[in-house]
Amino acid sequence: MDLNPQDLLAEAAAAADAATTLDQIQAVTGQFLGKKGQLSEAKKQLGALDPEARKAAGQELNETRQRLQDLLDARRLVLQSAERAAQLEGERLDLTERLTELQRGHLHLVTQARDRLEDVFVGMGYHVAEGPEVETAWYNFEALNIPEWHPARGSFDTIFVEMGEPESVMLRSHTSPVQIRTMENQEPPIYIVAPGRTFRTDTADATHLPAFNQIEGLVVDRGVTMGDLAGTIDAFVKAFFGGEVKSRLRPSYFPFTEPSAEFDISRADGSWLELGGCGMVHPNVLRNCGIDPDIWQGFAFGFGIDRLAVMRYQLDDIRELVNNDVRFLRQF
Ligand code: FA5
Repeated sequence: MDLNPQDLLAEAAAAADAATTLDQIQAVTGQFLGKKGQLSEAKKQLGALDPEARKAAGQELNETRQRLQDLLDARRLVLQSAERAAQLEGERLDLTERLTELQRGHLHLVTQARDRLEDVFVGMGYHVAEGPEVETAWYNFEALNIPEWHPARGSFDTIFVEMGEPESVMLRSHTSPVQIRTMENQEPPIYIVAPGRTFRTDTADATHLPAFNQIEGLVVDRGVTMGDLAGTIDAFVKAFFGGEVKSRLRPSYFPFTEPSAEFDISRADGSWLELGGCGMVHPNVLRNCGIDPDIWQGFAFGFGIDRLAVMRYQLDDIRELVNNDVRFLRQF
């Protein structure tokens, strides 16, 4: 038998090492273990040998075949894992990669307007006060000089909460209850603003929301006049909007102020937008809070923050503020 197993194995090892792809190692395998390989040729010659020699030669052939197989398999495994690693590397996705800059969110424009309002009033020496969103009839109405029989109760379109006596607990319909809570707990002089959510049965339209925001202002001090109120509103409007926007007071009626006024601000087209109500704190209201109206006078005002945002950002419709359309909100 003209086969030298050592030479064959050395030759196969060299060929396997030279193979760098799975296709190449496949070809090398065919060359050494296939039908036309030296091993198969040697096997054909076995028949010519006598039985003893055939047995020994057959055994040697089998061992050689096994060692060849192991050697080629080992090389295939190496190449397979290298190809797999290359494929993974090629398909790797960088999940930390971002094509656009991360967008930072910002405060909602009503919150921006509220913060700005607080800043303006804090700059004028006011403190910020708070009160609950669910109120009793005493704070929302009675202490504000609106007894049960008073027709003004109807005009507030109140949302009642089913709790205790009917119509005794409600979502506050304005921020004026915070006036009462402040005067009950604090000696004059008082200079506060109270921003917060308010609720009415109003149907949403271009200028109304059922849940909206007001900011209340209250000053109680000696010798306070309607002129101080007008000056304060004017100063605030200028600070908030800049010089171009004007304010005006129109006589009006609120049970908790006397005299009362509504105040408007001028639009770019020359028309006026009603922003809120104001007036001198009614003596009954001061008395309800244990404050002597012969010594102390006060003025109060309350206006809609959402309407202010509509004006400041020149929106067409107040409902835009609550539609939560990110494309809209992102602009501000
Ligand atoms: C009041 O609520 C009084 N408490 C204001 C006040 C305070 C008067 C202190 C005197 C002294 P009025 O109901 O007019 O008043 O509401 C005040 C403002 O809240 C309105 O001018 C408007 O800007 C805003 N507002 C009222 N209802 C709505 C609504 N449904 N949606 C959005 N804004 C509203």
